[in-house]
Amino acid sequence: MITLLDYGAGNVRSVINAIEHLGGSVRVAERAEDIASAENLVFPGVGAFGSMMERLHAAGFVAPLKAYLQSGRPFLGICLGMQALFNASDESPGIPGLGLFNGTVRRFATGLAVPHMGWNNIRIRQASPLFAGLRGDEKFYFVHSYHVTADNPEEILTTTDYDYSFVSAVQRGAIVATQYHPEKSGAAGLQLLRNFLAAGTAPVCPPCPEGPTRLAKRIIACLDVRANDQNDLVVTKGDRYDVREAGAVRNLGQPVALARAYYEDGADEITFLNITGFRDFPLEDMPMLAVLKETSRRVFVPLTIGGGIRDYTDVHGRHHDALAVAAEYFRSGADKISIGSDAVDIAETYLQRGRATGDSAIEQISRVYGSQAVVISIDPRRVYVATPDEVPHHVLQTAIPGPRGERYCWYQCTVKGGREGRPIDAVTLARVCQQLGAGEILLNCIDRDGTRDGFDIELIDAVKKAVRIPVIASSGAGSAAHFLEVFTRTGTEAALAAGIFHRRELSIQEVKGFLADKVEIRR
Ligand code: 1PR
Repeated sequence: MITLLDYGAGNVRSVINAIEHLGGSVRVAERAEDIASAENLVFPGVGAFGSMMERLHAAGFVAPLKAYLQSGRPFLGICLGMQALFNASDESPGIPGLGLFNGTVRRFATGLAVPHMGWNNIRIRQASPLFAGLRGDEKFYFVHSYHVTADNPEEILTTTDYDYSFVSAVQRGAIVATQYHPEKSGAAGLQLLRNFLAAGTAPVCPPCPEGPTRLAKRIIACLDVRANDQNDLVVTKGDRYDVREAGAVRNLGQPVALARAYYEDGADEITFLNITGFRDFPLEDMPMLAVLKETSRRVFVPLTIGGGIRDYTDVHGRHHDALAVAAEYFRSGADKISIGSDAVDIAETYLQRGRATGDSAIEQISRVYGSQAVVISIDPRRVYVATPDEVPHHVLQTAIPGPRGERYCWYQCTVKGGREGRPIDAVTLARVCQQLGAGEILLNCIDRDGTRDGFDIELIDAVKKAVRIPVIASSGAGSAAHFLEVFTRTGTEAALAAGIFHRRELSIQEVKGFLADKVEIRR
């Protein structure tokens, strides 16, 4: 029986699912006594350091947690649950941590994208029961903007490189804590968790690859989901966002089965887009939540869900805010939520007022769940202009001339699945959303969607250069060479595709096989 410390801020469902998948049973600690009586405690922290400590204090968890940590019983801290063990964090100055390990939590000081998000290796510095059955060259899933600095080198279990070397796990006796997420790290992560659950495994120290560890470029499978005309929830796929063929919604398969198949084929993440979320309120669209719950029981890589994250008043006059919708998605197993149409409204309001309101969905959700959990999905369309000063937008010089030979274009943001254009460009939207606390950009392109013509390199390069958060290139993948092109011609951290995978024209393993000796990927 594993006791799981939940202070109510995030996706603990993924950890529960992974432990249950391995045959363990989980009791969620609701009272201080549950911590005191625990035999084996897992602490999957999420969100911001300060609000985590406040919530731990408010729940009366701090004293029993400290007592537990002194008791010699097994403990696994994950991500913020590792940072909590240190003295303090730059993220929340003046708020003490649990102080079990001496050291501070620092923000990444790098010119690379922050958060450090994706699959990276670990360099094992000492033997641990956690590593039984691992080869040593596996990649694990990280998502964090802060990392610990540990004063005592003997307690450093692993390090990882992201521009520079940082401590990615610590160990003291039966206490271990990892910055990476074993519950989201596929087979390698499950093995690590299995070792933790099987207390008493002998310590091992697998050999590690030479040289610095490297963050992999991510390959993401995207499932656009909606109800078809028979009211079954199906995976569909549009051509330039038109998902109907001969009048009917294309049906390319079942969401849970396809997600599981892509996980087994090596997808680094799965994204679900509830594409009619702008008109069907998600909390009344229970099948989508059921899909998410079912998928998160069977898929152990990060899950993102988008569609319908906005304030809403239901038919009974009850008001639901975007934070409540996101909370329901997180409770159902999402690791990240993605906001589309509402992000455009939010950015327009920001630009009109010249300041943040503090209560937008982006700000609220990132405050509670952390910026790494907030993705902005942009649906832009290319608009040609004859001269750069014709519009008050971010205009690019293009190598693909327009119908009248135009040499310039801008990318107009749209809402409601491309149905409505707005007077804001994709570069500005990305910048504003980053400013408001978004942690990642999912950059679609209506002109390329479903075409197999390749990613829109000009768009992706312009947005990537404008922000410091990771960018996912999306729309237009038609071959493995298109993935190589987007990774070599832009700084994008991830590439997403739908149609080629759904139609089985190319498997994820084939894409990765092609990329393997050219860019860093997870095998
Ligand atoms: O506006 O917050 O409710 O979110 C709705 C979400 O649904 C947005 O993220 C929006 O991108 C998405 N969406 C809405 N309508 C459609 C549609 O297709 N009619 N899908 C839609 C967007 C784009 C990608 C697609 C890539 C790769 N689909 O998700 O998977 O273009 O496709 P490809 O590899 O086949 O080219 P809100």
